[in-house]
Amino acid sequence: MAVLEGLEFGKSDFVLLDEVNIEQFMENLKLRFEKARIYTFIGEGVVSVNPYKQMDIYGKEEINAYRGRELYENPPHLYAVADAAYKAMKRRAKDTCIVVSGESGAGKTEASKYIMQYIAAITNPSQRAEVESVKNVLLKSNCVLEAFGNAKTNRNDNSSRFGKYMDINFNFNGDPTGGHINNYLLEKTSNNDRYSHNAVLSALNVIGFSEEEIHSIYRILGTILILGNLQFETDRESVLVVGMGDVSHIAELTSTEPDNVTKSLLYRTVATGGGEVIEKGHSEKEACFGRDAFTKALYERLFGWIVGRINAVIEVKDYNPVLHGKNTVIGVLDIYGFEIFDNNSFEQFCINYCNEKLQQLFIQLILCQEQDEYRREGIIWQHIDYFNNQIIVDLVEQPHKGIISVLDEACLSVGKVTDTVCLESMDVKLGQHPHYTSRKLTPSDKTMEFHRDFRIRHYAGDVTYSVEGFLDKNKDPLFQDFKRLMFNSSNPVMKEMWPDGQLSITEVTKRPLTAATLFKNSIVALVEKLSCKEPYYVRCIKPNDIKSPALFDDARCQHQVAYLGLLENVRVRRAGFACRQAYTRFLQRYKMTCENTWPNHLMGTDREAVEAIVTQHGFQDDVAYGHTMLFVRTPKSLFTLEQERAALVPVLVLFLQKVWRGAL
Ligand code: AD9
Ligand code: MG
Repeated sequence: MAVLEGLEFGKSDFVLLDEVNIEQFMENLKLRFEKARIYTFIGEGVVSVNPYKQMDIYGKEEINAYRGRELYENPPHLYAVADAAYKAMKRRAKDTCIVVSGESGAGKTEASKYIMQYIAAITNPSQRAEVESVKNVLLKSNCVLEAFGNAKTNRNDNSSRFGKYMDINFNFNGDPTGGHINNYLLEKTSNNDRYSHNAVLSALNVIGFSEEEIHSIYRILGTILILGNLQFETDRESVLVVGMGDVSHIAELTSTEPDNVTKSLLYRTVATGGGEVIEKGHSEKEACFGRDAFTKALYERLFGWIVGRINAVIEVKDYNPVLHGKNTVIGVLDIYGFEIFDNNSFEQFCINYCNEKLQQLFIQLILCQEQDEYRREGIIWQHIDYFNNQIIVDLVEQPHKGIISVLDEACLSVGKVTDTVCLESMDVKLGQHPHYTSRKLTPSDKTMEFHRDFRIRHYAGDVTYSVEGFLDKNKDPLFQDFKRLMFNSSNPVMKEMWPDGQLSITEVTKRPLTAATLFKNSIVALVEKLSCKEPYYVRCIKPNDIKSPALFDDARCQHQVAYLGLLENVRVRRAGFACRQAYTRFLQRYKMTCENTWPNHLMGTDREAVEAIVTQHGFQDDVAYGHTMLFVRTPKSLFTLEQERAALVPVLVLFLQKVWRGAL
């Protein structure tokens, strides 16, 4: 496999396009997809198009071909990126991360799995048992998270709505010692049908879940199913549960009292102004609302608890930096890419905000770090025009003024604030912002249909959001009664998931954080984690909506290329230098390709020797000389050098063998 591709497969790196425009980009992407070349580099990152068929490119042979090699030595592959991230971590003791993004079904999770499998395959060559067991748990945890995070509900068959970030810790040998998972769950999911029951069960066992815990998990899933079908009816002013059999079933599964289940479904406890505690009956609508919130919360707590249990198992234990050396990390982020639907709601708002933050990080890390490095190395930096999206990040998250803060204010205010009232206050506060508009502010804009729409001009394009449902989705809608119900469960596993259920109604005065604020906090923490790491990117594209291995839907793909910001990525990469190597490393590797440097150069400095090699190969116009390293603009130049080296190596080996045998 380690043969390089011919030109009939298109350009293996988008950086090599003759011109960076959407037409050339799409032409290359399509050509490669049609030739079953699903990966294409953008510098050190890779674009992947879901092949929707099994590819024979993930075997042992490929793993060996990519292991320890430089990016430009092999055709584009996830393994090349995984190896680059691993090498940087091992050689330079740098924490790295791999950001995998794309829309639903684009292949993010598959890509993350191949990356993890690659890392598992190239580490622990001596097969030490304790490392093997860590690897096993890390791989199995993926299966469990997928099973519980990617699913359908019987009400809503949306696919999984979560992002997952996994840190893998390594010891000084470069072997995995543990990890940590963070999840970013956005919507309720349950009633899984994607994974076989047995596979999940065996994964849960391997990770170390006890029988009791596994039983509890299935009991909660059962409860969620029943709640999904539970109905209410109104009989002469009073609200009743239809079919009391369901109530006793729920009580049995959750180890609670049937009376208490009925009570929490139909009443809520409220504290009056005078400190009196009363029970207030729900209307039918409120009861449905409460039931849905309970279902969602059951699922979220279960998922959070599972993640917590896995983390406890994979946490690095007994780590001593003096004894064990530096502990380094590779983070793998599997997260939704930018989303734009016909109808965009609170979830799209959160996902797109998250992508603005990741884009901001990309700008900071790639551009700022590049610029800093060029400055340090004394290279002249040609300024490139790029759009800094900090202004949009601020629009969403700025304290007191941003959209999230306006939403929170509306949720916390006393009295009935509707979505439309909230929109009005956004209009007042943000009407002047260049990236915000609403139908009311621009009545002539017929593309926004209703007075409940607002639009954000995102870095990747305009998205119109319908504000309907924003407030409900932003509030913590769960009545304390449900929390108390679950805290009083005689099942210790379930009780553990609901510690806040022990608070009495008079103690619950402080408002819980809103969904948007919780999400914002988790994304800020994520960005913080990523920002101290060297990033590598995998951008996934879904070629069509019918899961066909043969169809490249031009319009759908172009849309994704735009929303993933890929042209911008290529521009940034091209404006800079694609490759760089310290003079000593460069010399070590390529000195054999130049007669003035082989076997040793007699020039004053390594830099002069490198200059001799570059000039002999005629790519002096493609490089810049820094204080300590050589910068190469296009990978093509190194690629030529690499080919020459590969041809020389066998000759050289023969020569050296003869020398050793004394034949020369
Ligand atoms: V979701 O957001 O979590 O709804 P993902 O994660 O982006 O989505 P996933 O990785 O699950 O998508 O891929 C969807 C399906 O595409 C998989 O179940 C495979 O059937 C198919 N797929 C994706 N990548 C590959 C691949 N490299 N080789 C073969 C693939 N099939
Ligand atoms: Mg996925």
